[in-house]
Amino acid sequence: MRVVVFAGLSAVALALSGCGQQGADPVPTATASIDAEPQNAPGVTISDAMVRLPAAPGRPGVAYFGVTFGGEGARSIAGVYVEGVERTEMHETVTENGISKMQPVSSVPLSTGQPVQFKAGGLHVMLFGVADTLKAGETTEITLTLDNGDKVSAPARIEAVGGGMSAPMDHSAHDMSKM
Ligand SMILES: [Cu+2]
Repeated sequence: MRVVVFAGLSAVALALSGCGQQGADPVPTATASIDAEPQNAPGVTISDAMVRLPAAPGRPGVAYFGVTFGGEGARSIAGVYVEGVERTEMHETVTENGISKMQPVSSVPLSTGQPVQFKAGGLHVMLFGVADTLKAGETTEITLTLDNGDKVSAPARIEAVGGGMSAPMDHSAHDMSKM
């Protein structure tokens, strides 16, 4: 029952954030959009947000970041939007008997005192349809939508493949035909 409810909320939140964001100015600067429209969910902080560009055109990119929650009760992340990216999916890499595979995650729980880390080999956000306007060394904006509709945004630095440690390995197992 809970799973069904969460999945429904997640789909709605993704659809809403997709429509709203795409209707916005196509090239806002990260700081301008944050300052102009405060929309931050209370108590939610994004740290060290990073977008890694696809290894080759048409392949997915990936986003990593940390999230801390200091609000009341419990919330969950229902969707992720990245400026300049058509579609995202939250994934989790699970290793069983030495074999890693990725599975979609419809919501990620947040609770006080339990930071969540999106990182290589664990939770991560797949980025589909990465615009070539995103350049390594520059910055884009990442926005999380919570299950109650609150949003929180932060700047994310853009890196090329090879800018970090294990991301190419993390995504070598990604079979697009199974998405
Ligand atoms: Cu993935």
